[in-house]
Amino acid sequence: MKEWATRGSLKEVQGIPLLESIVTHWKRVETFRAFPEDLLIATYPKAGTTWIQEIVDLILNRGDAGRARRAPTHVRMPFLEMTTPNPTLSGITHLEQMEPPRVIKTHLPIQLIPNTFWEARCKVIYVARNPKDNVVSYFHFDQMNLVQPEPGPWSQYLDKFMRGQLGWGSWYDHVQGFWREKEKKQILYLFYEDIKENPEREIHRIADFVGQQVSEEICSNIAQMTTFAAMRENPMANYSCIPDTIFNRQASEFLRKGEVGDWQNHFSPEENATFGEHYSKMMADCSIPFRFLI
Ligand code: PPS
Repeated sequence: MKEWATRGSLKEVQGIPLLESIVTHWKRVETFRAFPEDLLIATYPKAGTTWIQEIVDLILNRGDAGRARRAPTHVRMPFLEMTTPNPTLSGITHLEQMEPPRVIKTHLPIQLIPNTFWEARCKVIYVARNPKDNVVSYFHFDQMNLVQPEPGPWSQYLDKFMRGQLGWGSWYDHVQGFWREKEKKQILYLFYEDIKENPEREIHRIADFVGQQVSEEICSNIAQMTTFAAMRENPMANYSCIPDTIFNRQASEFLRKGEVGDWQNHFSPEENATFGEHYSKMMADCSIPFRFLI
């Protein structure tokens, strides 16, 4: 019989709820050393991290599909704060074995990003996704990822999201924190919906930001290799390496739908109205051009 993972619980670091395993090993995150050549990919969970990681890795490898298939996503571009009982999945363990330049994933809100990244003046790519699709994706993920706390029913889950009680805290604070700092720090702020709408345009923006020249042909190849359908079939980009004792694929796939507007299949009209009011209040002081449909 398979032994399934035990669902984690949340503890806090500076008021931000994080998986207990991350909080237990927080000192490792705090004392992590970044190098100026390192590139940080920062997102709220389920905003399109894996997609942008694949695009970045292909850009840095000039569209060489073979190179990008050298290892699974979390080995090529480790997840900074992730600590699990299985050390092969722990981000810092991988990062410490890598030479810079490293591409590093994080979901930490800006105030918890270790200072070393700012001291080293690392470039940061931030990806934001409209909150309705973001929370729908997170809900399905929390059903399938057996390390995450039990999601419970959808309506309660949505309520927790709005109150900032899910892992990595408030979506509002997260997207606004990076938005406010983007001019002062080297932050390229991207939107999931823009990449979906025009991947080539966004690939060129990312390539410029990381200082790489990509021809039209390479750009178009990268766009092809990073469609939802292509990544879903790519064992090095679809997390199929994670055992189903951790990712229960009967509950959901990691690459589940990859669409803009799937929230319409989940939000009731009442939930949509309440959410809309709350969103207007929470975003009143910081208007970020989110699109809920394209
Ligand atoms: S994680 O666990 O936080 O790192 O997850 P993350 O990668 O940020 O988000 C997963 C969602 O992104 C979708 N995705 C894509 N959408 C479109 N095109 C491509 N290539 C792509 N790759 C990943 C993925 O399907 C998840 O969204 P949903 O809406 O659940 O499908």
